[in-house]
Amino acid sequence: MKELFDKLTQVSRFTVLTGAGISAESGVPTFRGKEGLWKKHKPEDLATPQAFTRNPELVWEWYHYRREMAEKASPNPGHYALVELEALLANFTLITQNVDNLHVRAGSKNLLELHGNIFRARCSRDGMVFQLPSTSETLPHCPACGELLRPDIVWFGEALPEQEMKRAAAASIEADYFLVVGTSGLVYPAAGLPLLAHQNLAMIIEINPEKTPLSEFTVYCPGKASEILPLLVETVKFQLSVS
Ligand code: BJW
Repeated sequence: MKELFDKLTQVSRFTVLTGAGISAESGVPTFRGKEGLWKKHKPEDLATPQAFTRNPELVWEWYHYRREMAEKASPNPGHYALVELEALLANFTLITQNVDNLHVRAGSKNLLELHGNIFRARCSRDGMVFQLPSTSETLPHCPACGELLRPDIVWFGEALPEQEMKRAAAASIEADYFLVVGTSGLVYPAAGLPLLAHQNLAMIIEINPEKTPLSEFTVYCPGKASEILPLLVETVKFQLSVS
């Protein structure tokens, strides 16, 4: 790993994209793969605007269940390693597809949540955003106008939040180093960000026990995020001490 960072300095621009795999060791299930959520549940029944219009009770039930799971989980050494990395570098951006809030709870600061956050809801009428209490009514309604609230999550077929996506694209284009952690690289537009960084000559490092379509152009490091990320941070610390 040492050679990967031999040009790194304190002002190098470092961007990280995380997916469900980084939270797997916290006990939050991933989406795809053998034990993935999409093996037992159909995304078209639960994670599309059409599903919510058809059956808001079912969709809310699913998100209440997932929120409880996320609340019981704790950040793992992979999440904390990224907090440490941010503290070491002047230009650090963390982009996550995860909605589980574990990066926030670990203490990451410059964080872009591309797919929303399961602890927030928004008004179906005007988009006003609210924090969701841990015990929420089955079908929550907007405290301001009484309209049905929906989870503040980006479902299939929906646009990603514009400002976050713009900042994520800029951080990918400007990156000297781009780290891809725990994502299958199948869901767009997030999966396009590492390619954007690659086209702009960043060094792309991927941490995942399984290869992905992105591995064609990444430096692939096989293994678990909670084991490899702390080692990567130690290597970065060493390089910064000699640069
Ligand atoms: C470990 C590990 C360990 C395990 N350590 N690693 C181009 C082609 C085809 C389709 C499309 C396209 N462009 C867009 C689309 C449509 C669609 C899409 O991408 N579909 C593909 C699936 C085919 N995209 C969209 O619909 C997006 N919107 C959009 O494009 O809008 C256009 C538009 C523009 C303007 C106006 C209107 C519309 C939105 C996508 C939203 C995705 N939402 C979800 C669900 C959120 C709801 C919820 O959470 O309930 O987000 S889908 C789901 O997948 C979730 C995740 O964030 C996302 C990514 O999954 P992730 O994180 O990669 O997880 P997994 O499970 O796939 O992979 C885990 C990985 O971890 C594995 O590789 C493991 O090996 C690894 N791992 N243990 C490290 N310990």
